[in-house]
Amino acid sequence: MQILSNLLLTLLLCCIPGFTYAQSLSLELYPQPQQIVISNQQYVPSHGYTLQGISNPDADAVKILKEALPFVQSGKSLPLEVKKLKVRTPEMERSGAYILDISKKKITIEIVDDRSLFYAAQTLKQLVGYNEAGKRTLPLCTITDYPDVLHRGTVEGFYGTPWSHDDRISQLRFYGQFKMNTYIYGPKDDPFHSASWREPYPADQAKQIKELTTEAARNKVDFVWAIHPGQDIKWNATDSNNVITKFEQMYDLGVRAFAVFFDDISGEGTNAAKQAGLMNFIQKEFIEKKSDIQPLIMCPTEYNRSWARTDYLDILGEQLHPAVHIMWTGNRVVDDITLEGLEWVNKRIRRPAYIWWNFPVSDYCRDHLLMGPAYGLDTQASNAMSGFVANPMERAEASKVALFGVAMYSWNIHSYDPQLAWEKACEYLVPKAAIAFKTFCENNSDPGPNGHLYRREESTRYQAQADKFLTGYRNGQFRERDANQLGALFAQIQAAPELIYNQGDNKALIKEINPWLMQFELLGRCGSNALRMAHAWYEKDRQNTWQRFLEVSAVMDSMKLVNRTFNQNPYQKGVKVGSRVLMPLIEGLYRQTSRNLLSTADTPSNEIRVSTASTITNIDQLKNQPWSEDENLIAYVPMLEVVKVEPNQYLGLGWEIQKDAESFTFNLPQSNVDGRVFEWSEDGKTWTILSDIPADRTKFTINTIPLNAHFVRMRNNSGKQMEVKVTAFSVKTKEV
Ligand code: 14T
Repeated sequence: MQILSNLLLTLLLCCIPGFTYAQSLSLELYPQPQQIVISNQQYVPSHGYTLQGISNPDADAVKILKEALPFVQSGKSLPLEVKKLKVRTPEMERSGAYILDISKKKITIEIVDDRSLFYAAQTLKQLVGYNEAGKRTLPLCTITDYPDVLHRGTVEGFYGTPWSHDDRISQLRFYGQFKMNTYIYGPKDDPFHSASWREPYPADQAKQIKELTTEAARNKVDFVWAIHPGQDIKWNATDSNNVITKFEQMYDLGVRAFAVFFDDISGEGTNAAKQAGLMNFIQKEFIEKKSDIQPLIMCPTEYNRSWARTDYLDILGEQLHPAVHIMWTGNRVVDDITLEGLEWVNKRIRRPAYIWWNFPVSDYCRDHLLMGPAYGLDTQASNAMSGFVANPMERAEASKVALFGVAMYSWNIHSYDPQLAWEKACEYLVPKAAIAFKTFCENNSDPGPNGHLYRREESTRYQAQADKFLTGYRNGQFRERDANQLGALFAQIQAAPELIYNQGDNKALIKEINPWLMQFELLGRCGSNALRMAHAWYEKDRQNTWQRFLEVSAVMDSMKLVNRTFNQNPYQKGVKVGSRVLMPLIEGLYRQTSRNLLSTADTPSNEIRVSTASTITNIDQLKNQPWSEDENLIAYVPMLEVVKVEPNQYLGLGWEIQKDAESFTFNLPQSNVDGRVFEWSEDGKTWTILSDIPADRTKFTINTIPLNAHFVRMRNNSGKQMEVKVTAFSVKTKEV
């Protein structure tokens, strides 16, 4: 009855002319326009269109209009009139703002600039539908649209392999399609951006950058070229001019927007007044002398609230030219973006911050993919920022899932729905296997434990079942309903990679995520077997339990093999999938079953080895830093940033009492050596100096560690703060 009356109501409402209900459900536009007035009518244009109004409309926009609608040169036609916007509210003066009006007799597009026409064309293209007869249809509507944030897009600012040329071309087209207008070029591992910033690009790379600026212009994207000079810059006229010379070279390649990054550096380069001085010099001597350059951008050294402990930001706020944008990652390096946090920094820098959002960047968790929704963005923050750019993953296509959300958010902040954006992104990227791809993404979204303490929801739809099922199993139960649901999930997981491979639409994406797809199939297989194993035990079928147990072991071995074979970067090696909920479930079932089997067998129980190796430190910055442990090696995970070590603070390692150390290795580039001491200890209380280590080496290995040692550490014995960069710190133990 309820359903019937709902249906009646819908039918009734749809008969009222001009009522918006039915169409607003089917009007799917991404990003969502600010205002839509729509009738319930779809209209089949009776003729082709002719372009009228302005004399030389933007060619790239016209190309898209022609993809959307049939155009005619002569004969009977409908007008598509383009004119300058007359209604001028502050929002409607922004670059890219437009009004698109579709009536039966004509289409009118009102614009501010070329970008407006380009965006109106993109919207129009999304509005075109087809009726049963295969005829093109358009909804009769008026769309008034403008961006909430002026600068929207990405900053290629991660450590690791920079994006390829093709990756970047594909990104720029994607940004154009979804109304993002900014791409900041600043890959940490491009020497001509960072380590060798004074050098010009070699010819072949210069040519590619030129191509990128052309492609960016076609898509109405500002290509921003960033320089990262802070590690060795001298505060003198020569180096100021070196920056400008480099910028001039980039200008000649078509670059019309520039940034200077002072992040992740130590020493002289971090001085706020000097940085402001250089920026002001560039502003005066370069930006203001050319008439066609976008506002200058800087990334400060204290770029997040947890690091802002001095008057650094106030100095920038006072001294930096007001036209220069200042980037900001939020309350921490990797974090959500809140209005409160923005208001805090804006007061200090005396301008709205330009957000550098460190998502979905994965250079601190390289064994994981971050494929989940872009959530944690304040929907009340639209007036508090001047820009919003996201730092993506080294894997460009895979990053588009999150970047789609970034496009939706930054265009229309208050109506942003992260979950909806995520679903649409998956459908857009893998249209023919969207469900399989969603299954993949929703179980590959958490970075795992990391030094930034940044975690993401993963497998949330199954978390409750997984927890209850495992607890039940440990208490001798078998929760059948949960098992069935989890079983269905594992079957879907196992089938997903094949479906994604076969749809074949997005080869670049498949290539990037292939190791994770392989691992994902194994995860499905492993999960199904683990559930069967648990069931066999519950049925008191020991023989079958053993058999299933061995099957689970075999799949786990295959997963280890994938983990040891692919993605062998020196930071976080390997390939992790479903690590937040599903792998812990499987491992829990496996461990419990091994206990069950062994405790009833004749042999004494053989507990799984529990590690007692650990890092030891009294430095806050290091306390959350994960360490890695193999059979014979315990090591700090290499860190990208410089760690500040106060007098008497230390960092070290301890290892298991049953093991003897064979060697100790450290690699601490860019670190002070004066006053540091290396020490060993048997009990972690009394310490003795390791005298075989040369005083001036930043990199060394010693093989003469006392047999009774179970700890080594480096301690700041200098009485002053010192800086250490931990690239390696490890102890090798002897084979037993
Ligand atoms: F400039 C910044 F806003 C910034 O985020 N810089 C780097 C960035 O290149 C990197 O991709 C990002 C995520 O790892 O974090 C910054 O670099 C760091 C920051 C750390 F706290 C690298 C290591 C850290 F421990």
